[in-house]
Amino acid sequence: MANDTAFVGWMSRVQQDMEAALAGLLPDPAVAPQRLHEAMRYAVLEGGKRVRPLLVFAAGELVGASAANLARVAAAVELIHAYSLVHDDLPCMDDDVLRRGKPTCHVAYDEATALLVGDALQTLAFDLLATPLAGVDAAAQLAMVKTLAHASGHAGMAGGQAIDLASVGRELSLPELEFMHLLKTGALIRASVLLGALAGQPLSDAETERLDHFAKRIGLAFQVVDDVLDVEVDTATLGKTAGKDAANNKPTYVSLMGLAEAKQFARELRDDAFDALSGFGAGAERLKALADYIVARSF
Ligand code: GRG
Repeated sequence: MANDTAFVGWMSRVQQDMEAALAGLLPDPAVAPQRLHEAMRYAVLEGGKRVRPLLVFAAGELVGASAANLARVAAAVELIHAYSLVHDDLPCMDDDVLRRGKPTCHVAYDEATALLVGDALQTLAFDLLATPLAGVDAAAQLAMVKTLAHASGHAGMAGGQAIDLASVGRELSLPELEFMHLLKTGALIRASVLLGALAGQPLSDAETERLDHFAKRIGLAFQVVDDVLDVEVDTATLGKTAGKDAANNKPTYVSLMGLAEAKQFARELRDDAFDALSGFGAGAERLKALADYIVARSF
């Protein structure tokens, strides 16, 4: 399903459209403050798989949302993601020097600029989401703002990051690890699906609940797959078998479950996510293909 030619073509179209949309929405590097604007563009453009925008678009298709509205909503989510990566790479957090194959933002610019880049990307995301979307009522847009704020803050990504930082060198149980990832990476993945769905024809409460279940399972699967790939890339390129996080003394799905079990767990999460979409018919095919794409990366 994930290798289907039509799906691959759709993915690359959305990725290209997102690049153009983001380039148009980010501030002009020729306008002051030039260095901040340039660094914001550096952190966002030309890189990344755009998984979250793809989820926004796939969920938006389910409810007949317009491409123009979805591009703006997807850009808002991607800017939050980009901000989190810039801050995550800072010396006071993961202290990474490479991201997406190029120097991290604070290495290419400086720490103070990287801090401001994250702040400015976050506020730009909410600016985009608070600007009226054609044909979307104000209550739905307010719900989008609230959903993204909740997913990004203390009860979502920032809270997950705090738990992650506190977990270094500690034993975490599987439920504790799951809670951390549901917040740290899962919340924004989940928000991507919910925001796409809010941009079109309203779903019933029962449909929203099923879509939400799909989104939570896929958010967790994304992290399990990330842990698997971390180990497999290390083993293939460096001959190490721990993976970066485990080597940094951070618990991972692979360190707690084992490699084969983690892969199996990712497949189970995908299957559970598929089941949640069973009542949606053909409109959910794209979401299913994306779920398959996310998990198939670990095969
Ligand atoms: C600093 C508030 C704050 C939060 C940071 C999401 C996060 C929390 C940190 C990211 C660190 C990380 C590498 C997590 C592992 C999973 C993950 C989110 C990877 C990066 O996402 P991808 O694979 O990246 O979608 P691309 O580059 O494709 O956009």
